[in-house]
Amino acid sequence: MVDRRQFLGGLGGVAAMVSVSAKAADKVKVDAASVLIVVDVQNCFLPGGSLAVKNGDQVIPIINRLAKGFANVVMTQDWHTPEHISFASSHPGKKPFEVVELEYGKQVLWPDHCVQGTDGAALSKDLAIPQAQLVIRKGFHKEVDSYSAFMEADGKTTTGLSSYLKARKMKKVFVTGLATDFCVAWTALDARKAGFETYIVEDACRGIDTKGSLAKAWHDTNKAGVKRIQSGDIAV
Ligand code: VGL
Ligand code: ZN
Repeated sequence: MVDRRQFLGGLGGVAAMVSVSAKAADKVKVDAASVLIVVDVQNCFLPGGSLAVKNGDQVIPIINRLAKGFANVVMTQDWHTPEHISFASSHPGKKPFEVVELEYGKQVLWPDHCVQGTDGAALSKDLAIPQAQLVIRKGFHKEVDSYSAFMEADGKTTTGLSSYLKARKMKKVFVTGLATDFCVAWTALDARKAGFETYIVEDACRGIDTKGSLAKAWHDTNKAGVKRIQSGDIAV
């Protein structure tokens, strides 16, 4: 192939080279202290599932590609009891997407989803991340929801993930998966709170967006210092 620099020559060629290298320098680097978190890529949240996230399946090839650049990968799995408190069906007269006040605060009510041991709760068979080291299950206490991979919705019951990541000397956390405005955002907020440099990879996520939840999620994560990036911003 013709060397592009030679071919372009002169000032134009130099300018092109400078802009290419500046772009490379701007990219976020993945290193041995970086972990990819793949949130809730489970059948219930995919097309045909009971709480399907619009275009949720589109994140899978992006996450699979991204994961090739990570030595450290943690997945999460929403893992509810039957009759879980977050299900509208557990609250007579209430419908999915209504909000109720529980002991620990406001709770959006959902269609039944991700019940322990069901096909709907299984991780997508299209995920191709054999090196993933840990699957954190969450939301398994019947009376407490857990959007975050770090902390249950009562704000005090830990999943143990922060201690695990610190024991493994992780510093940078990249969050991907479903859904942007719930489990992804809450996971990113808690990662930041725990002191990790935290990124949400926007194109590797899809949102539910109920009652302004997506805009609120971006507002809250931005305010907390979580960085919003695209998969193309990551150096592989
Ligand atoms: C989720 C609603 C209920 C999520 C989980 O994975 O974002 N959303 N349970
Ligand atoms: Zn759930």
